[in-house]
Amino acid sequence: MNYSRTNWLGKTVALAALAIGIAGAWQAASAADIIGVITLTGTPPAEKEITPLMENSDCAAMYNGKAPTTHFYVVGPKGEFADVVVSLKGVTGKSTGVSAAPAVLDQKGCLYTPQILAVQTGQKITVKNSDNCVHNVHCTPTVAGNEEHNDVQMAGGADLTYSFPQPEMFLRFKCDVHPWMFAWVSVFDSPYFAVSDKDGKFVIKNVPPGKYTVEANHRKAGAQTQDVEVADKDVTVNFTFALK
Ligand SMILES: [Cu+2]
Repeated sequence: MNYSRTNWLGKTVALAALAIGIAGAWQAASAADIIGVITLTGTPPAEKEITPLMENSDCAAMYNGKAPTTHFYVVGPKGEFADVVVSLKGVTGKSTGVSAAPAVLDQKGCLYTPQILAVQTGQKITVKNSDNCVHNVHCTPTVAGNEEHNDVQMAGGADLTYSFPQPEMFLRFKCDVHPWMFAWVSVFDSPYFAVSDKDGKFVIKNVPPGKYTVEANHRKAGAQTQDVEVADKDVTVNFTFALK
């Protein structure tokens, strides 16, 4: 009796899963996601304490005597590699940045957060100041057509907004008040990019069918590519970065 009930339940669950599967396949018919996990093997260099931050009384007040560290390699216990910028190489002229929701770059605890960000060409970047001290937002693009800006932002000051018309990898934002503050904003001329999360995972959504070169680019560990073909199903592309 018990057995047959379990069996019936199992079949029902299986049928429901099948139905969800069919619905998912139906939705994905016109485009598919490129998904993957990025892993770091080997031991990255130790992060350094940002000691100059503690010499600034406004900033030190937010840290209770313990300096924050750099975040050059954000790696989980099994090598889950965050902050890797994944994109489709050479895909241009596809930006929907003008109508995309703004990306947010905050200044919090005298650090930029996030420190690795990716946006589309023309997409607004809203820069906030969540601290009780003044910051100075200074972006220093190197690609022609992307404009340098240098703006004071007081505590409680209005958000600043920037956008960049040209693709650029790791466009630098710094703060002229606090010389340890950096963010690196990559600008793509398409919506087909992602930044790996703390689990090393990334999803590039709604990629039209075709052949692509997927590039995974980490500011310290360098870049790798893999070729993929997207049809009507999600495609998995995993990357492993190896440190000696
Ligand atoms: Cu600052």
